[in-house]
Amino acid sequence: EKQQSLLLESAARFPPPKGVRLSYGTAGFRADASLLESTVFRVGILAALRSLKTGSVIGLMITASHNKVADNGIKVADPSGGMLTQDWEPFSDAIANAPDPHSLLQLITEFVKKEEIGFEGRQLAEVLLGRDTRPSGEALLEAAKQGITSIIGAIGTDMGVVTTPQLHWMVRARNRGLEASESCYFHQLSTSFRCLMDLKPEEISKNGNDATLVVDGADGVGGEKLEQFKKMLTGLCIEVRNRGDGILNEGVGADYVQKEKVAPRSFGSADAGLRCASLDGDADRLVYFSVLSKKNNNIELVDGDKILSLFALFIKEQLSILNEGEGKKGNDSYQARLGVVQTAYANGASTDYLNEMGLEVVLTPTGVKYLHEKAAEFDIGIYFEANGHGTILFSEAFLCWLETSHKTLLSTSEGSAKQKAASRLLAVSQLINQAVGDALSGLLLVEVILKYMGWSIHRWNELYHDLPSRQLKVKVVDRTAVLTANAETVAVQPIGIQEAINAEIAKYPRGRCFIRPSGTEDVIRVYAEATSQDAADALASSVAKLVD
Ligand code: 16G
Ligand code: ZN
Repeated sequence: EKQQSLLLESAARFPPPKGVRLSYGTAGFRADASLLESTVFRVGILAALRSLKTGSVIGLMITASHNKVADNGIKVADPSGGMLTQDWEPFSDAIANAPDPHSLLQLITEFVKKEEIGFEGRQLAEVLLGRDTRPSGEALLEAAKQGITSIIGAIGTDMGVVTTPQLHWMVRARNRGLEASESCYFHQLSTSFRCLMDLKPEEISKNGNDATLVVDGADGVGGEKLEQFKKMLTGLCIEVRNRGDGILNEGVGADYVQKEKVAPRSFGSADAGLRCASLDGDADRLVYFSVLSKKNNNIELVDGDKILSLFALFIKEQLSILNEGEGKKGNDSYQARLGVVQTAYANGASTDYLNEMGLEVVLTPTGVKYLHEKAAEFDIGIYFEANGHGTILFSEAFLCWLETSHKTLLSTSEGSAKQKAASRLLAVSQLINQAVGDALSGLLLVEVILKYMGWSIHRWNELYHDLPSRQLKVKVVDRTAVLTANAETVAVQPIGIQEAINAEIAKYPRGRCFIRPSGTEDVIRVYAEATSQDAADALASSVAKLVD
């Protein structure tokens, strides 16, 4: 009773915008910030319910990532620190679009019953809230808080301005009984980074790449945090540009650099040859690049696929050191299953390279929730989208084995190659964010591996040569008319379209092309790759015409 009137009363303060239909999409709600108050309020309710249901801390992040500054959005972090369980997405769509407080209350009542959520108001539900640097963030955070507190017994804890991965990390930490502050996050990352730096081969430490890393902060939260964090990092020199003086995501950031293949604002030919990296607006994506000397603004792009390849190479090497000579005995050894997960956007050359390394490569549809879920099936699962979102997941079973054998190695053969390999893998599992892709932790791992290998960014980029590719988007009336299968590599609807695409592909050697409905915009996306840029462009535009 009391609960019902509280919900009705607070919902009345946040009427939904008229004539707009919002959808949870691939990674949460996203729209012009002015349309979002009621949605954010309602997602606050959902988060409180999710916390009651799971008996764990839940996270709410207010961000629109790489989208323009006038946009905003909200996403939910589940108890593990990962994305909201997909079972709850239909409910989130339904409540976001409920026309009035009464229909909202009805949806909630039905859902609470169906999910058997204890509603006595005695339990304590807690939601951690974070936001990026967008000016609309503060008011939206307040709306989310009001949503949370309209469930009796639920509280919202404001973590302030944080990166998306920081918030996910904090949720995961809290649910493991650890302290979830920014300083703990920085401490864990810097400690494991230091440990990895100390474990690099001695002969390499002298001729490694010691030049400054120059980072494009996308004028968002990531640049701000890195500027703060870099003081805690010894052995790595970082210069952060685009720290928030310019407009967020405008001509800057990982999405821009990866899609346009040009240098971001404040980078130019004077930076030719330097090792540079770019974060996106909420610092969950990372790409590297190097400005080419002659033509201004042209870059050598080192994307998520290549970060994945570098990580895979390093992990595989550590695993084989660890398993040396253990093959036949099989007593203490553990055949860790190492797998890599990509999407259809992964450059064909990267997939070939990973296959040649003898790795198991799995494709999933676009969206972190799909890649993450797949990667979690391995002992060590590395996932990356070409756009720079990815991380490395370690299974509990493997970590447990690794910790035990590391202890044994320390007592029997301290300083041995095996002991060091075990230390390195343990440090990687601490450094790399286990909850979600994290540009800051990813950047530190890249840096430490480059130092370990003694590689420059160019040497790294030479791992394989990307096939030229082209991405186009086609505005359509109804993007749901396109249905895909096999991790978005085949269009099964409209009927006949795949045959027409195949006919185009057949015209180009090594041609590859697919279409998919965007999960974040009203468009159909077209991706094409071939052996020359002209061919990739031509293939993409002929397939775009088929869609139009
Ligand atoms: C979201 C996804 C990203 C994906 C992108 C595709 C998360 C956290 N983010 O930003 O992984 O690459 O959508 O957008 O899942 P699209 O469907 O518009 O192409
Ligand atoms: Zn992002």
